[in-house]
Amino acid sequence: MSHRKRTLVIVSGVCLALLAGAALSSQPGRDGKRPRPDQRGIVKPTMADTLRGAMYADNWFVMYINGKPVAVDSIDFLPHNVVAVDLLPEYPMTIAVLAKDNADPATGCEYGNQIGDGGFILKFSDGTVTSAAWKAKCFHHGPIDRDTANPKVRSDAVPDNWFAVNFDDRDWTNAVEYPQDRIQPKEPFFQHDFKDAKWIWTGDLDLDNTVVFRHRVDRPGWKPKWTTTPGLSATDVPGLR
Ligand SMILES: [Ca+2]
Ligand SMILES: [Ca+2]
Repeated sequence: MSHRKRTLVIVSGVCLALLAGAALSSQPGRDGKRPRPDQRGIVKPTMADTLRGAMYADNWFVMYINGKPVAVDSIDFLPHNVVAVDLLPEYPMTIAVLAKDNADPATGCEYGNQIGDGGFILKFSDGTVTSAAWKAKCFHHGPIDRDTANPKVRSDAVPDNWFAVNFDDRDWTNAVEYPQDRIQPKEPFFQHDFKDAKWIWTGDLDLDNTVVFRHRVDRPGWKPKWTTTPGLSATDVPGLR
């Protein structure tokens, strides 16, 4: 064997060994196999363990999962947009969303003295979708009686812990589903997969301007496939309350 050929064989062998090592250290998730722990016994999640979330709000939202902020609408309030994020799921998964119509806090009117509507839709790739199974509560309503000539609003403080896992929403009513032609979403909505998700809001799509949605997703028997424990706390994040 020539020196050149021998070198090629050695290089090829090293490449194959590296590829085999990479394959062995990869951490499958969606195939159901438990990933391998590293030398310290820590099992690290990979992108295969994540799911994709897509949200569209008329006009703005912030979302917490299991008490942590995970997505905020980066555009307030126009143009209407879809926010898509990667999420590492932990079940049971408590989703809490604060959504706002673009309403003047003092008058409840949108774009001058008009009455504008809201709307929110969400889909995760694990099948989680918005529906009337979600809880919903309004915290800002107006203009009362649709009186745009003499507009008045009704406003309640959003509870400090509205996003917490253990927040008691048992006395909240269920969200109301609205047909798509009532919402009339803009082009970004049609560029994403929202199949089977419903447009939701509280009882008055026009006059309820600030609302909170809550929903718990259970996966009986689900166990975390990783042992990393992020220490992120939502309590000190400014500007989200
Ligand atoms: Ca409104
Ligand atoms: Ca609006």
